[in-house]
Amino acid sequence: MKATLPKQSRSRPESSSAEALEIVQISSVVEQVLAASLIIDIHTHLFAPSFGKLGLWGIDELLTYHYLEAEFFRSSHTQPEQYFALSKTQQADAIWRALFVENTPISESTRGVVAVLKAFGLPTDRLDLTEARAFFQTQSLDAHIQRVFDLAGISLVVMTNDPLDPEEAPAWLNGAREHPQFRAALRLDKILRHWEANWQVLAAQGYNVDAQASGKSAAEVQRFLFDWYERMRPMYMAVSLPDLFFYPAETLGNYLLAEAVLPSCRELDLPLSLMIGVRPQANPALGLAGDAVGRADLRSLENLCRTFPKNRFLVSVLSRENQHELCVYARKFSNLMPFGCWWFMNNPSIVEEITRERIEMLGASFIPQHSDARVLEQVIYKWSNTRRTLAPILSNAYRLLAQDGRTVTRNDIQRDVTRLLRSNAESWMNLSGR
Ligand code: RAT
Ligand code: ZN
Repeated sequence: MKATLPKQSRSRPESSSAEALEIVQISSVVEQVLAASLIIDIHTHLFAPSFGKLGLWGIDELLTYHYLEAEFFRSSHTQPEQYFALSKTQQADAIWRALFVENTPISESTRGVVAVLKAFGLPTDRLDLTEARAFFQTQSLDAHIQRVFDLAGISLVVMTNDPLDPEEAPAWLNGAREHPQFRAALRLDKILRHWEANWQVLAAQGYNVDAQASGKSAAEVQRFLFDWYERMRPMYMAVSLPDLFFYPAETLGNYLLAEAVLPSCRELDLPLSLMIGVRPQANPALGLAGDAVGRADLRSLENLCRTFPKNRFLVSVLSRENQHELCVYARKFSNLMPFGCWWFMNNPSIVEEITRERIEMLGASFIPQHSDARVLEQVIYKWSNTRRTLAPILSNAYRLLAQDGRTVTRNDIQRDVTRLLRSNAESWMNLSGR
């Protein structure tokens, strides 16, 4: 695939879009349509430029991505405490040396860095990072963002915005704003998972809450969410949940979920994103890279979707073993939208398996991928990889359909790809109305 992707619908079909395609034409039409479609990236950890240093970009950030840190400790004798005491530049140098010079970068995350360097015409096989650093240092951020979005073929990313983050909250209060290409998502982990460590922050801001979330607490959490809705104009509310999450169970988090979060989502007409299956801090020495995965009991989803039919749930699950059940529940509940192949699932072999399964069980009624990018330029390789993986899967689906007796046209392919990469997200997030 070409590194530079054309604007949406720029490519001109050689034949009429309504004409039946020959079976041999299908895969090239699928590739063209995928390359020409601008994607909505519904979950990232990127920030609009007005958030300043919170927005990560450049070679040192790319190399110190926690996916690469986890791999670094497998190929270096450096201990985590030694590594985390280094400066960012020294960390990036150490990772480059261990994973790109002393070893071949064949893993998904290391190949990603190679693909980003290549996209900017930078050498990919140097012994050090001098040229790459010089390139990124001379970029001006606004123009660079535009170039990255063009290279990735995306039109909009959704950020992850934590109103209780001590660095992020002041940025919002001092006038940082969403941006036409960087929309907000209101993240609730500190409220739903770590209330004991955070209720006092709400109390100090004048919300009448207590440690047990009793009395007016649920109503006051709603007032807090409405206030942050006004500031952030989020596309959805979101929480990442451990593998042991279960609903219903007598927990404070479930109480706030049912009595504060879900009513707020209904009132504001926002979906709730649930990312389920993290085993937090299996190895705390690795920091962000220390979380693992566990199979969750997805009867929670059944219970939530049935009990709250007026809520919409965007759901991604971290365990490979949970993927099939997620599809089954999506067939039972139309207020459930599976999305993405998240973190340990975001490898071509697993993305392929999950995506085939979703197409077979759900047609085009799901959101196949999100980037989860933490560093701006990652969207280039993550979306190029997604297009590359999707192309043969979709082509195969259309070939089977043609063999079974239905004509397949470019219009059919365009309609499905638009739905998968854009319009399912647009309609779930009410994007046209915001
Ligand atoms: O994939 C990741 O980068 C994880 O560290 C998590 O941040 C996860 O994506 C999340 O949003 O909780
Ligand atoms: Zn994430």
